[in-house]
Amino acid sequence: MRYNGLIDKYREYLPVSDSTEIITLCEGNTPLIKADNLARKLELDCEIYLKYEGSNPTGSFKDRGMTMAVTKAKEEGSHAIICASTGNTSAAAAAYGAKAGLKTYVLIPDGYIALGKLSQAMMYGARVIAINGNFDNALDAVREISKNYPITLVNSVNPYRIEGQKTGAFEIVEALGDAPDYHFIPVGNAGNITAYWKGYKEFFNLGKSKQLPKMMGIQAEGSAAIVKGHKIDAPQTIATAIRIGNPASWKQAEAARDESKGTIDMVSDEKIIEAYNLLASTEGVLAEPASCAPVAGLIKLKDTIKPKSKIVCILTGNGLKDPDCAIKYAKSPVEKTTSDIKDIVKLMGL
Ligand code: AN7
Repeated sequence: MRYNGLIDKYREYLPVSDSTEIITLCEGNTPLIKADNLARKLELDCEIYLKYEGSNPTGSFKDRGMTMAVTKAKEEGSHAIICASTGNTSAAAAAYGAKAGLKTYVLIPDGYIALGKLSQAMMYGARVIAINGNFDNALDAVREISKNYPITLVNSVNPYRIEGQKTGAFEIVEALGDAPDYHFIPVGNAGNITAYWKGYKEFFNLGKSKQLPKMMGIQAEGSAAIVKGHKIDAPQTIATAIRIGNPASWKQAEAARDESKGTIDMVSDEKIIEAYNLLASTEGVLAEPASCAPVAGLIKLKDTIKPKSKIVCILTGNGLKDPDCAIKYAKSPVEKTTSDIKDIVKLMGL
C-alpha cells in the first residue's frame, strides 16, 4: 500500500479522528542509515545510526510537526498560520500552508537564515517578513500576534507540533526492534528533544520497547542557554538553525535529560564543521551544520559511551539547505582546466 504520511501511519497515537482531513506531503518514514565507517573512524565499538530527516519533503524534521499542526489548524477552522523561524520551520509552514490553502506568515531574523530555506518559503508562497532581530525576538512577536489576531501559531509551543514529531521515536523503535542506548540530537528551541522523549516513553509504556535511551542534547557553544543555565541575549553560531538564546521548551528539555539520565552538552562551531565534513566524506551523508552538532557531541563524549551500545544521531536537516556553508567549508576545492582531454588527464594525475 502507498505510504501516505505519518498521521495515516500512526493515527492511533495521534489526536485525529476518522473525519479529520489530513494535510500531508508524505513526510516521515525517513532512512535510518548505519554508519559503520564513522564508527570505525571514531574507534567506537558501537552501532551508530543516522536518522536522516533531510529526506523529508521540505528537507527537515519540521515536516513531522507541521503535518499535524496544519491538519489541526485546518480542522479547527483557522484561515491563517504564523511562525518565527531560523529557516526550517518557515519552509515547512509555508509548504503545508500552501497544501492546506491557508495564508502563511513567517518571521525570520534578517540575514541569518540559510538560502535554501529562504528560497523555499518564498516559493511556497508565504509572506516572508525579515525582522531586525534574532529568532527569540521573532518568537516573542508571533506569540503576541497570535494571541491578539485570528492566526494559528505553528511554532513548537503548539502542542500538535510535538505530537507529530514524536513519531520519529516510533520509527526508530520499529526499525531497531527497541529504543537505542543513546539518542543524540541538536537542541535549539528544544521542541524536538521534547517530542522524541515523549515518543520513546509512549512506546515504552505500550510495551513496544524494552528500554528507554539516554537523551543526549547538543547545543552550539555560542547559543548554549541550557548548558550555561541562563538566557543568551545575542546567540551566535555558524549553525544558524540553532542560533537560539531562550529555548521555548527549556524545562521539557531538562526533564528529558534528567528522566533519561542523559546530558545536554555543547560543541564549538569548529567541531560542528569537522563533523559536517566527516559525515559527508565518510558516510556520503550531507546534513546541515546544526544537524552535525549531535555527531560533534558524540565525538566529544565518546569516551563515556559504553562499548557495544546502539547510538542514534538525529540529522535534522538536509545539507542542501545551506549551500553557502558547504562551498565555504568543503575540503576539496573545484579544480579548473581547459576542455582539452590532455589537460584534464594531466590534472587528474593519470
Ligand atoms: C536543522 O526552523 O527553530 O530544538 O525555526 O532547523 O526543536 O528547535 C529550527 C530548529 C535542529 C533545533 N536542527 O530543533 C526553526 C528552528 C535543525 C533545525 C533544530 C532546528 P529544536
